Amino acid sequence: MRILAISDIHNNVACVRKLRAQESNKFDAIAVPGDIGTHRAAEIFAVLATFQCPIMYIHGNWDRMPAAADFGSETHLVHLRVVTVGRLSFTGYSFEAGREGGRAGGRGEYTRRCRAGVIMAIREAGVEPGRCVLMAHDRATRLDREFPGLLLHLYGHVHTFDVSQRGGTTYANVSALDRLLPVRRKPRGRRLSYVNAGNYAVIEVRDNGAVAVECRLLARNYGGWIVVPRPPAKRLPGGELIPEDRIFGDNIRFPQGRAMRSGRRP
Ligand SMILES: [Mn+2]
Repeated sequence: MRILAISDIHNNVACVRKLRAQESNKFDAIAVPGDIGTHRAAEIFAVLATFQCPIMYIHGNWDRMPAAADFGSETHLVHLRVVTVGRLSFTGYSFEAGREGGRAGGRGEYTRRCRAGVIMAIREAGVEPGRCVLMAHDRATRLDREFPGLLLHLYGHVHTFDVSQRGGTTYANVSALDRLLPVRRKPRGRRLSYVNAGNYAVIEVRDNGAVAVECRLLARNYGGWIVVPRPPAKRLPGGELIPEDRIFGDNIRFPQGRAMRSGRRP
């Protein structure tokens, strides 16, 4: 089975349209472990629906959509429930709504309850952990204790692609699709423009349980532009998408600091 895994979209519909334009309909499932973005979720899921395969998602810290929100019959919130597609079953838990700035000590308790709920859902669905994909917005730790033999854990939140193995489980941070690269015109343009230059993952699961995770980048090989180094933790001025990216829409002037959210709210 082939899974398209995307995380951390942050209301950026243009980056989803760009992904749509560079991939064909060759996926069996789409997995989105959070940060779709409350305001543009319906548009984003409508673009993803054109891949014509089931979409499984959970909420991240950017998502305040009601749990009952209807994004089409093939789009499934898998918070504390199991949805099976072919040989694989998808489950997981959403980021705790309103957690940021919330109660001290509340997070551990929320996660513990969610994990118990997921264990129950897996048991009730009667699916093997070796065929399960567990989605959470931030990385779940020590899954080998509660979910021995789990096939795959998909997460995002920390905007860095990463794949690792622990206790027979593959852990994949598939973020972030929303990544704006500041560029300027060669040879000495001064005004900043932006390229949607995020990443996503294509995951192949073989019948024998072998998992291969491939990181793919949104196209950024445009001539005539120079990438501007991003000083760490500094906000960039607003700007437009470069003309090559404007065909994907959303060519607004990004508000001050839009491109550099400092890491405070990944
Ligand atoms: Mn995020």
